Amino acid sequence: MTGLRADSYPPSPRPSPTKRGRGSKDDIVVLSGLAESAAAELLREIERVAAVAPFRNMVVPGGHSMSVAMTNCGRLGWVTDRSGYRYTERDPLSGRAWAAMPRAFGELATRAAAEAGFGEFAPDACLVNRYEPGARMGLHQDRNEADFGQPIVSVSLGLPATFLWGGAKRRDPVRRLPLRHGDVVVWGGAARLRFHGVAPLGRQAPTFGGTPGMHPATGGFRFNLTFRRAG
Ligand code: MD3
Ligand code: FE
Repeated sequence: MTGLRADSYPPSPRPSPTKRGRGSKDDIVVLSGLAESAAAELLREIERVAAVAPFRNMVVPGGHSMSVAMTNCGRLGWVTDRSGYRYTERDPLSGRAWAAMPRAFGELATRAAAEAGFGEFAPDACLVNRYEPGARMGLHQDRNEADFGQPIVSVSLGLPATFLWGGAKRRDPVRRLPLRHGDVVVWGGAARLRFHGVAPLGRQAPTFGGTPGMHPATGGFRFNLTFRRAG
C-alpha cells in the first residue's frame, strides 16, 4: 500500500487472541486479534465481494444517505432505501445475486461463535461495512433477523473504532468499547437486542508512515464484517 513494512504495526504489542467478558450477563465475547492472521485473506475476499456488488451509501427511510458504505455477500444481504430495511437475495442496484459467502468468512464466523458458546452458527448473511474518517453509525437495534436466539459475529479490520454499546432502551447509558484491527466480537443472548452504534471514526489516529488516518492493511478505511443468520 505505502511500501512501508506493516509488520511493525501496531506499535504496541498485543496479547494472542483472548476472551474478555465471558460470564458477564451481557453475553458479549471479545476475541481480541482472532482475525489478525487471516486479515490479508479477508481483505482480498472483500475486494471480490465488492467486484460483484460495489460499496454504496444506502438511503435510510428518513431520506438521508448513510456515511458508512455497504455491500453484502451470502444468500441474503441487508439493504435499506426510502421504504425501509430488509434482507434481499439480490442486489437492488444490479438485480444480481450477492457474491457467495467466501469460505474464509464462514469458517471464521463459525469458529468465533463456537468459542463464545454458540455451536453450529451458520451465517447466511454477511454485511460488509466500510468506514472512512468521520463516518459513524447511530444508535440502533438489529431487528430484521428471523431468530434473535442466533448470535451476531463482528470482525473489525483496518482503522480502529469505538463501538457504542447501550441498553434495551435508546436512552439507556452507553459504554464505549475500542475495537482494533483483527478483533472479533460475538453478541448473543441479552446483548443481541441492545442499542448499539459506532462513534465517528477519528481523523487523526493512528499515524502510519507519517500519514494520519492510515492503516497499513486497509489505507484510510475501517471494514467491519457483520455475520448474521438472517433467514
Ligand atoms: C451489538 N455494525 O451493521 S457490528 C450493523 O461496526 C452494525 O459496523 C457495526 O451495527 C459496525 O448493524 C457493529 C457488531 C454488532 C452487530 C449487532 C449487534 C454489534 C451488536 C446487536 C446487538 C448488540
Ligand atoms: Fe447493528
